Amino acid sequence: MEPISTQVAIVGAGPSGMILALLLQMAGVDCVVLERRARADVLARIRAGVLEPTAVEFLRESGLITRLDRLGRPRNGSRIAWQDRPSMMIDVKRWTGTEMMAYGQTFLTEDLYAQSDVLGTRLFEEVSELQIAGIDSPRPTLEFRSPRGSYRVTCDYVIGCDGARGQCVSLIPEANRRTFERVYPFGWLGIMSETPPIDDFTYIHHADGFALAAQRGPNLSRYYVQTPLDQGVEAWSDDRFWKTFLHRAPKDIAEQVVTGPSIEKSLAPLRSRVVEPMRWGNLFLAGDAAHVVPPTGAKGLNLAISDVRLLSRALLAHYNDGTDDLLDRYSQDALQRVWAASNLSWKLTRLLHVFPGEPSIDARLRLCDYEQLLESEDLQRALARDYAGASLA
Ligand code: RFL
Ligand code: PHB
Repeated sequence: MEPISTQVAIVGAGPSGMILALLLQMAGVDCVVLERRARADVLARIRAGVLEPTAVEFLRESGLITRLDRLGRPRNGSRIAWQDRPSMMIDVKRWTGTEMMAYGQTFLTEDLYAQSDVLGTRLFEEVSELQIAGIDSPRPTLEFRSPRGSYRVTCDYVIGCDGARGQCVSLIPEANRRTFERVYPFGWLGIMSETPPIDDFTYIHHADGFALAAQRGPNLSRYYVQTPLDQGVEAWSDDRFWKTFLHRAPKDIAEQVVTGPSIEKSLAPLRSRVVEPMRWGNLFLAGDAAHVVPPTGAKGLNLAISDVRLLSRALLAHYNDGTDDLLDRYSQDALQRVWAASNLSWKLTRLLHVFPGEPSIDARLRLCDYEQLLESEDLQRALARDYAGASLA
């Protein structure tokens, strides 16, 4: 087993792991990154599409995302459309003076991997049999195999960026870990199509369920419909998908949609989960490894980015200035944003979806919520600030 000594070992090379690794490396902190999957699999993930203003500013300043201003599409906000009611804008520009950015997670991951090739990041891909020990000790260890051989890494800190199904979270002893969770009884079926998108990201509510029109580029659109979980992707022909989407969309939206064959189709079950604390001994969790939100508020990737923003600052303060206050406060600081984003994601999910088997009163209460939103500029402002992540920026 080949020994490697480093300062920081990062588990997971999704957005949170890679952004953190590159920031540390550029600041002269030694790190290694372990990724279970092959690079082609990580780069093929589609997932998120909207960045908050704070995330955009941070990524721009970091210089890591070279194509952000070329491929990114600034957006004033997103629209809510409602069956038989006027639509409304979640007007981030108006209420916060800032803009959202449509930038696919796939582009972001490509940028990060390209940058890691330039910088020569020590990235071990297709790792297996990972065993992590000693997170309570000053030098934790990680043993694993990769196609290049078997390794034993010793480090100061282990950072769990290993996503929603990762193993790092279970290193926090059960007696000291609290998990808060809600599993939703539906999912989002998403397709990508090489067709021009409609103008606005549009969240649609219909008595039959939710739908969303999203976008990745001038000729690349992403659409979703709320679906039951008892049918897989195979039950959804393109024809069935488009019929469902166009039926749920109000007429003026449906008329703008250019349909076409899907080039990708996937089903994502919805859930919320928060694990507390996000630090235990010399283990820190970041991104989906610590929290999952339903995608309705577009918060998952943004939270992952805000975690690693906090964590990179804290680790640099430790290594450069010898101060640990930020590391000690990391869990508390990160969780404040996590809870705010989980709350927004829950509120939007509840507002826009139809829950199977719900009592009939719920549809009326939902409509009442929407009508109040249409009437009240105070509510619109609050929603726009939460959607932009501005309340805690
Ligand atoms: P990731 O991206 O899941 O990366 C974790 C990485 O860890 C690896 N891994 C391991 N590596 C080594 N050893 C192990 N034992 C390992 N176990 C796991 C995995 O292979 C993987 O490469 O987590 P990260 O980096 O925290 O990033 C989080 C984001 O990916 C996620 O929050 C977003 O995609 C969520 N999300 C959205 N977020 C937004 O901010 N805006 C959006 O518009 C948005 N839309 C979405 C979304 C997620 C969706 N799905 C599919 C759940 C839309 C959808 C449909
Ligand atoms: C997406 O572009 O895939 C997307 C946009 C907004 C969301 C979720 C997903 O809330």
